[in-house]
Amino acid sequence: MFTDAPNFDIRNYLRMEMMPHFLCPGCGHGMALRALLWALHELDIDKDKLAVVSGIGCAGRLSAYIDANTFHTTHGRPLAYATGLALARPDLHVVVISGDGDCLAIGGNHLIHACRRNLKLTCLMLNNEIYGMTGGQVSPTTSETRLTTTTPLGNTEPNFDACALATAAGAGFVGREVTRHVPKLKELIKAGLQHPGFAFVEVLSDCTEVYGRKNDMGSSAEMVMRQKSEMRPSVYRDSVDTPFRSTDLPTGILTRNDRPEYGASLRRAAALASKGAH
Ligand SMILES: Cc1ncc(C[n+]2csc(CCOP(=O)(O)OP(=O)(O)O)c2C)c(N)n1
Ligand code: SF4
Ligand SMILES: [Mg+2]
Repeated sequence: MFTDAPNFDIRNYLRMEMMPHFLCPGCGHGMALRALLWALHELDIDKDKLAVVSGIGCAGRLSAYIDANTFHTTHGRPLAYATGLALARPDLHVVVISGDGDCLAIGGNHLIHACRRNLKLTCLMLNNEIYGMTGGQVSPTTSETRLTTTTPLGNTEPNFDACALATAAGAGFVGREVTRHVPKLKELIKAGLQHPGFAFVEVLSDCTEVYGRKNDMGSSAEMVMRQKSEMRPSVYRDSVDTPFRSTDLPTGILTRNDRPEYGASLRRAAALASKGAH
């Protein structure tokens, strides 16, 4: 038990029979899992009213460890499964856990449409800038110049700013935090869970074993310290006439609005239809 959370015993929220977990030592995804479970604890969310849906990858694997209703789905598709679940069971808290590859590469189309619909569910995208599980291929969030197994000369593609993308696509709530600040991340996840629409939370996580080694980023402790001192850059340009420039990524709540929630709109339309209004 940590002193910052005297009433929170993470073991009450984990399937202890699944231990030891498969994460590499120092993997940031473990800190993200702790922040999520802590947020659920502080909001006093009944485990029977919680459904965690995940895709495939090291991030996707986390649902297996959570003692709730969990659904480990196919690569890139957790938002599609979660959409059906949240529509059928609006009484549930539906949380999606997805990696940057899962959510933005193969699953990118599902993400933008989930943002556009604004259905009430919470999507945590664990961004370690790499396909960790499959040995370290480049992802849509890999920073430029970084080495991966598929960019042996250094990545030359500009990366996505996932939060800007989610905001532009219409998500009602968008935020970003680093795993280094677990209490801050917990607060951000809590705010997302309480939002009455689609909440997208980007978690800047570290793949120590694959990305860290490949890019000579030092120990897992050094990687996590680096999160504070040098935020990972995203690529922007001010206008089509100016060159690309790197900027720090902002953290915290970046977007919050009260756009109509999709499930409620759909139920309202169905109720009107059943009264013969159409
Ligand atoms: C349809 C399909 N394509 C490819 C794969 C192989 N695959 C499994 S996980 C993964 C990438 C995972 O990367 P990410 O989502 O960033 O998660 P991480 O492991 O980094 O947490 C890929 C390509 C798959 N399982 N299914
Ligand atoms: S391969 Fe990377 S992302 Fe996967 S468990 Fe190991 S450190 Fe974490
Ligand atoms: Mg990844």
